[in-house]
Amino acid sequence: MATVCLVYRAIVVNNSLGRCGSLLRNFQRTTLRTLSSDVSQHYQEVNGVNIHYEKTGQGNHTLLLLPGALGSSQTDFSPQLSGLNRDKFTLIAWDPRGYGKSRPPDRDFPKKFFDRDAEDAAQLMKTLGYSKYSLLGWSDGGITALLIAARHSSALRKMVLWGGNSFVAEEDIKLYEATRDINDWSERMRTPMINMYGEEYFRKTWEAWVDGISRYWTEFEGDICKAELKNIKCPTLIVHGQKDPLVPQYHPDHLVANIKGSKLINWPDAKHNLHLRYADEFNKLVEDFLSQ
Ligand code: TYC
Repeated sequence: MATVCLVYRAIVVNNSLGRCGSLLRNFQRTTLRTLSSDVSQHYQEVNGVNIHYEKTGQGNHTLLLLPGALGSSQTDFSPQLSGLNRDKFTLIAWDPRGYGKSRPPDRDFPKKFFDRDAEDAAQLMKTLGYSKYSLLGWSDGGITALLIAARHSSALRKMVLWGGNSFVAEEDIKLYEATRDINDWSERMRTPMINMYGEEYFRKTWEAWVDGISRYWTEFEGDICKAELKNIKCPTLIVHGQKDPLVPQYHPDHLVANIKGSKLINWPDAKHNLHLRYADEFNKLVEDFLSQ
């Protein structure tokens, strides 16, 4: 286990570029996205549901990208699909059932719903013919990644997680409740979700998510996959934005202490969406780790 505190030179440089720098970066990113027309959309039947995923790249190293709660390839991973090296990697970004374009069915949250997402994702990869791959999991997608890594370890090469957790504590319940009413969300976080789902579906499904994840606390002593962390064998990188208002530091600290050989990078200025806010730096970090 190793903890690394990282101060990005790239971030300092970008900040010193000021407004010009940010215009340039936006231009570069927009250009990359425009050029990324080789991202293809697919459906695959998995466990009785039509699962939507996006695919790009033709590299030997296959990556499965797992989005956060109510997230999708489109809302959560555009800068990764356009920015990660497509000669080295084949990228698969999935929409879990009931999220994004994997609808119908409407999303529900049965007991231990992360187990079902993990089995859907592992089955998707198997059905598509990928027997060995790496995982990039954000937030709830990080939880799903932990479960896949613990239960299907022979299929895994490496894993990168950020904004995820293996248990729910009382403090987390308070944080979930603070997000329950989508009117309290910032415009920037709410708008992509309303564009994807319409306000009514988004509102009711987010409330159902808060109830669903809180049930881990009320019915399972907060345990999502704590006991299973010891079964994770693949090299694991955990990244944590230290200004993340949603995920307290005790979560990445617990993960790095309990996943053998894992490494934690604490990112001082970053928040929950560090892969979107600092996409270039994040993508480089991921590529370096996966290429080691
Ligand atoms: N886990 C959520 C996701 O997948 C994010 C989140 C974390 C929301 C903690 C609220 O209190 C919270 N995007």
